[in-house]
Amino acid sequence: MFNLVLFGPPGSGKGTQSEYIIEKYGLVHLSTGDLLREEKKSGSELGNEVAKLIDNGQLVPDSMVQQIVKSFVIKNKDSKGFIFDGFPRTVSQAQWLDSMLSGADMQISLMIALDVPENELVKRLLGRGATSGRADDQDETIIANRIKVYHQQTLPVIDFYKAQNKFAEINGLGSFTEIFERIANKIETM
Ligand code: B4P
Repeated sequence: MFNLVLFGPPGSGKGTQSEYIIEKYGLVHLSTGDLLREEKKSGSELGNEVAKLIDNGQLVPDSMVQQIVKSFVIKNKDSKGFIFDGFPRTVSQAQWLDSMLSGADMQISLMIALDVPENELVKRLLGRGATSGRADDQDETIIANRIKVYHQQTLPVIDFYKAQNKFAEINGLGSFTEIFERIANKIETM
């Protein structure tokens, strides 16, 4: 089983590249952003809580995300492997993921981080916000907050995987296919 953590700041191309990876390697896509947006759309009490946080560029509490991740993994446990897109986003999510996976005799194989400069992130997110209807992509202050949260809470996750020799970084600038080639190269030479 091959389990990939696709990592990077908001707008770095995690969701975009996940589609190429799924097509080539047949992995199951676990995007916590997508799962949380589905919960938000459902209009449930939990969904309303989630909406307040994601629309303002804040992280959803670890316990809430972990519950969603666990049931998704259990439902797809017979797959060839997972792409964890946007998860883990805190060191405690990373520790929890390791222990949840090891309980099921699984582990993370590799983390690939997409490196994209901040001005490009803002440009991409505002571009998507113009058509997607996503509140968190339409306001420069909220985008700046998401990037700040990334630096404060998410970036330390890199050290967690570096310590396990599972970290690889690629340049996230270029065409979709150029970036995908860099990712495939890391996967195939690991
Ligand atoms: P996500 O849905 O994960 O949002 P994201 O980081 O904006 O997405 P992504 O990085 O995948 O976007 P992409 O670059 O592909 O999270 C949203 C929110 O959910 C978070 O802020 C948080 O509140 C919550 N959340 C999610 N996971 C959580 C967790 N684990 N814990 C707590 N809270 C959590 O696409 C961006 C745009 O760039 C697109 O328009 C795309 O077309 C464009 N693009 C991509 N690659 C490009 C390229 N090479 N060149 C030009 N444009 C490109």
